[in-house]
Amino acid sequence: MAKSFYVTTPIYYVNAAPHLGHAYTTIAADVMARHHRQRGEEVFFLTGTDEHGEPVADAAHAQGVSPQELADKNAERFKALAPRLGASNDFFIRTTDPEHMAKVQEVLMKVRDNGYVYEGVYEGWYCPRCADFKAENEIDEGKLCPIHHIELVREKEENYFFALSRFQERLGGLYREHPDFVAPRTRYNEALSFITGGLRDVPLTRRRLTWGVPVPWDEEHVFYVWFDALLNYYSALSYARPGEDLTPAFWPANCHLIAKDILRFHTVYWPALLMAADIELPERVFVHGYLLMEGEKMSKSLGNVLDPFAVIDQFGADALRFYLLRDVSFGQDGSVSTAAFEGRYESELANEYGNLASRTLAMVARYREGVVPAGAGRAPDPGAGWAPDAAIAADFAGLAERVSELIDGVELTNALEEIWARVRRLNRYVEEEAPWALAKDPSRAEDLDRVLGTLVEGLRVVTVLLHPYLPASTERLLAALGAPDVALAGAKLGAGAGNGTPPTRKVAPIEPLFPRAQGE
Ligand code: ME8
Repeated sequence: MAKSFYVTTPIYYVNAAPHLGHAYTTIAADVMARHHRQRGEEVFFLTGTDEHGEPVADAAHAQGVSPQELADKNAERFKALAPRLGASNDFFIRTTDPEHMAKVQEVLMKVRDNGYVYEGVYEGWYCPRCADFKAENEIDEGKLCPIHHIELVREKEENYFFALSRFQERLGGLYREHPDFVAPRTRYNEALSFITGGLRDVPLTRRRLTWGVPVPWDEEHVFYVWFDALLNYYSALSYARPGEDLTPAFWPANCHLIAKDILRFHTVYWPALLMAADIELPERVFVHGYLLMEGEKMSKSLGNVLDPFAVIDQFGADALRFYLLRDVSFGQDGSVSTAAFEGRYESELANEYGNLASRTLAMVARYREGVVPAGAGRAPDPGAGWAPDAAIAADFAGLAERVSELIDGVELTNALEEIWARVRRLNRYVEEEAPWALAKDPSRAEDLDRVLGTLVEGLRVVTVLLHPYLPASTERLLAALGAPDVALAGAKLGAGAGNGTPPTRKVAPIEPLFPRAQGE
């Protein structure tokens, strides 16, 4: 049976419209999903919306609509964003799905049966936007939320509690035994120090709220939104494919992608909850950084948002995907700006990659009537069949393996850099070999064959490797190259030639992959 790979994004709040920060995580998860599909693995990629709780109820109230109406409206916008980003998610979960709600009840009932739920009174400072109680050391001066800069509310409520404190030791053990459970390392340390600092029990239910999953053993309560939300990663598998339970095939998840704003929920509450319900733990939580605009975290609440739809309209989804993963080192915070975006688009996508593609195809058309030539090559064993130029072969050696290794470590920017170094290498190769000069000298026809053959192969290999990042443009280019297969096994020089036989395919010209924006 093929290996399986299950990757998730957070489920996004429907209290407002999607913004670039949401697009970012979805794009990153998509790159991983597509890469693993290229390896021939069975992949499940989940994203969706978080629809219950105070943030949504309050926003709906402010707009004079019901929470369900607001959720329906905004869930549609998130759902529509995914395909526009080129995201290949296998399912889109909404926490108002009845199947999800039933699963939440079932799992939390189990947690109660296992003895981890008790009744008590909770008193503390609460941020209705975070839907979270703040510890004393997390409160900004003036009793403000450190994230939303709004006044915290003193809440006192009879709740059912989740006995988080009883998992202190098991969580410590998990972190010791699985140093990869949280990455990057700084985030691992942050989560671990939260655990070793001492865990308090947390409210599992809310009494005053009605917009949530009803607590089956006490109809006056709904589950606290975070427990409902976290369980989406587990519940989705049970009903994503009608008539089939995908849980045995895909659980535990391989990677939950999140940003650091929701670290504690995913690295402390979530594993404890799964332990309490006797469910296997996910392999890893990867925490990426924030996209920053003018140094402030971009968010709906703060209002300083960049509209991904506008970027896509003008430049296409591939350009947005490339920019975000190229310009901001994945895992770290990074500033984004339209100027930086346009710079990368122009210098790298249009000039380096787009031109390499156009030039290569144009030269094959001009000098060889569109047929990829069977170059003699500089094979170690001349006469053994077609081989790429040895210099390029050396520079491409081990590339696909290296890219896979980096993506396994969720080093998405570094993996892209490895590939891009070869895009640049091929551009240098063109300059060094000057095919236009070779074309003028009939005695060098074999050399020209070798150079063009190597170029087409090199271009095909980088394009297969770029496929997860630039799905639409790479498909177009591979079709033009007459080699549409995106399997990773083919990301080797010469693989396009098929067992050493010459790559005598016909190639077709294409429109520029990354045209200059209109109006310039
Ligand atoms: O927290 N930079 O939903 P949310 C990078 N519903 N990523 C960003 C970002 C930014 N400026 N802004 C948002 C919630 N994100 C909960 C999650 S999961 C069980 C429940 C991304 O709509 C990033 O992935 O506030 C972050 O973790 C997520 O959106 C928060 O989305």
